[in-house]
Amino acid sequence: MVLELYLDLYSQPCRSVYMFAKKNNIPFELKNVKLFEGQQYEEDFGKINPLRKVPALRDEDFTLAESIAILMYLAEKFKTPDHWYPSDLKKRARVNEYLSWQHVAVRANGSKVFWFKFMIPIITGEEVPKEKMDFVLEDLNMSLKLFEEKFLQDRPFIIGEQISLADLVAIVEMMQPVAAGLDIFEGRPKLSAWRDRVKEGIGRELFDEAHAAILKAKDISQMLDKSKLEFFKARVKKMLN
Ligand SMILES: N[C@@H](CCC(=O)N[C@@H](CS)C(=O)NCC(=O)O)C(=O)O
Repeated sequence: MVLELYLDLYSQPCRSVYMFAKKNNIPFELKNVKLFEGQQYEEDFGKINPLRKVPALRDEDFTLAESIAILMYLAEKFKTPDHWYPSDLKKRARVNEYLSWQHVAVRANGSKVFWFKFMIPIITGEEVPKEKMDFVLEDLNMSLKLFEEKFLQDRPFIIGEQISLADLVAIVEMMQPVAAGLDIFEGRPKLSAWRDRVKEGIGRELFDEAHAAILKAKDISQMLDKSKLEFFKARVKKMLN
């Protein structure tokens, strides 16, 4: 049985898993879980990932949640080129350091900007108040500053000369606010140059393919079935409090 990946490419962590598998010629069957249709709450998906999140993986009778765990599993099982998840102790520790930090920084704040600028207005029919928006933008700016100053410094990639899982996970998160109309790369030459190197390292065609849906999300927003987004309302309420 071929390995199954449960993904929705609107999701940042799904795009990292998708691009990693494709880039490394890992054979897999793509199982599309449409988040905007609430398919993560369907009974069958609950058996794959009781956390009700994508990405998820099934390899025979083994199931796995969490993008970082999935990326590491794929790197180790398929012995992908060493630079992705280096065997060198200190380089690997640098990758782990970024992967441990990003959840509460670039990911959390980039996602919030996506929700505030894009999802919440669709779901509620109203714009998010300016003071709340300013607050999340400030947090995102701080994360990007820390990314440049602590994680990237003057290196081509996070761990040095070569691309790793850390860069892959970083770029997908940074593309989320871009998809909501906030070009975070504008006015940040160092970050833009890094983005271009990462795109090159992944392969432009693959990068564009993985990001095609999210970068068009604004165009399809009017076509979304709002009744299917009802289950997001409780979350929106929490986010705005
Ligand atoms: N920590 C998890 C986060 C997964 C996650 O939050 N996935 C989102 C999409 S980006 C999801 O499935 N959301 C569906 C929902 O919350 O209903 C990972 O890295 O895989």
